[in-house]
Amino acid sequence: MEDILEQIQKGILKGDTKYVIDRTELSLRYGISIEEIMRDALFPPMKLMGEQLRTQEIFIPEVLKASRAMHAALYVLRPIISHSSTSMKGLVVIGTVAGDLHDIGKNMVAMMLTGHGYTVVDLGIDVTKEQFAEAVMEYKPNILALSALLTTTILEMQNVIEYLESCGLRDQVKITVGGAPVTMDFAREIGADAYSDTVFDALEAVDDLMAGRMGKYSTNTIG
Ligand code: B12
Repeated sequence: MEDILEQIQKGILKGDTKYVIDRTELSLRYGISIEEIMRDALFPPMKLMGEQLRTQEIFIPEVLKASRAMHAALYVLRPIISHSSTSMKGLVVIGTVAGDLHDIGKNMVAMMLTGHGYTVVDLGIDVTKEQFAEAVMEYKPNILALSALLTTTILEMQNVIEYLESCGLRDQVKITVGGAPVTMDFAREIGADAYSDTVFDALEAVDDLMAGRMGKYSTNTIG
């Protein structure tokens, strides 16, 4: 019999939302962990679609359809992740930077943080530096998390950090960045406090920032 996680992958690739919901619910009933579902069912089709998009085997409408199916799977997981939350560990403001409409990874990070005790204010996609600054003033978060998926928009992360500096807000918040084209070197260069490249590491990175620890995701490691 075909592996249920493979079935979810195929459902996402076809953009079959109903099927993806059904299979995701079933995998939870089978006792498959959320981590496994994300890693082995949700990430692979997105990776494959990235390659196919590059080689023009598929086009934007198909990717959009698949993204909707992927989000449907996330909605199935969301209540379960949220129920595992026990205490309020801190406040995180998260958003995808201006010019960038990709939000699947950001949404996963937001869900993971919510599920592990953080209050998350999600500003959505295409968020300007001014909107980030307003959110820092309004919510006074412990952590600001920036996401970007395009090599062009990662530069906007730097603009956000510089703008916060110019508003005198930079010292009031720790900043973590992520998204496929972001690297540790880049995070360091733009003055972010932490970088991590998966949803699971993002949680550890935020925990470290909250505790003032210089963990492996900190940009400020000595040596
Ligand atoms: C889905 C998708 C789309 C969808 C987005 C739908 C949505 N709601 O998000 C749509 C169709 C809208 C789209 C549009 C475009 N896309 Co697109 N897209 C993708 C695709 C296939 C998957 C992205 C994804 O969701 N991955 C799955 C998630 C889980 O991974 P992730 O986002 O990287 O997130 C993980 C980590 O990075 C990290 N993370 C993410 N954010 C954060 C934040 C923090 C704080 C932390 C700590 C961690 C973290 O944790 C996540 C989970 O592990 C990628 C290919 C790829 N392999 O990445 C191309 C890709 C990103 N897109 C690309 C392009 C070019 C475009 C378009 C310009 C296409 C066009 N010609 O119009 C437009 C741009 C629109 C815009 N202005 O943003 C290129 C980017 C190339 C580049 N180097 O810049 C890619 C790489 C495809 C390719 N191979 O060419 N896209």
